[in-house]
Amino acid sequence: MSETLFSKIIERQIPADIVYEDDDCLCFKDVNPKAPVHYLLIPKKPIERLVDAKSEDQTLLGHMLMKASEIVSDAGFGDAFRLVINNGPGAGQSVFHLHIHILAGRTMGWPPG
Ligand code: DGP
Repeated sequence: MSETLFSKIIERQIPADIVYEDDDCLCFKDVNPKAPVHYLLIPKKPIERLVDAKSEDQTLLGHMLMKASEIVSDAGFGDAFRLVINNGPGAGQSVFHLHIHILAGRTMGWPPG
């Protein structure tokens, strides 16, 4: 997998407003927020898209879901938040390092655009 903006954030080659980090994942504020709370949670392992995850990544993906819930709850929005994964350009993915958008702090419309 080629280097992406997000691998550079993991390596601290470009700055980001980091809100959480552990051995397996990193969470930082989206540079172009679509809600008062808009974080990106990424695995440190370079997985391009959700569809590229392997069965060996099951624990990592479960860990990330649990962490997303914990992070947004710690931010005070545990009762109303949305998680989004854009998989592929047709779904709006622009950075090819798997990421979970964590959105909160405003009313969420449905269906999403
Ligand atoms: P997606 O379109 O699902 O691939 O989302 C990519 C998100 O990444 C988009 O909401 C903007 C954000 N983003 C792009 N470049 C940077 C960056 O350099 N820093 C940060 N913090 N966010 C970025």
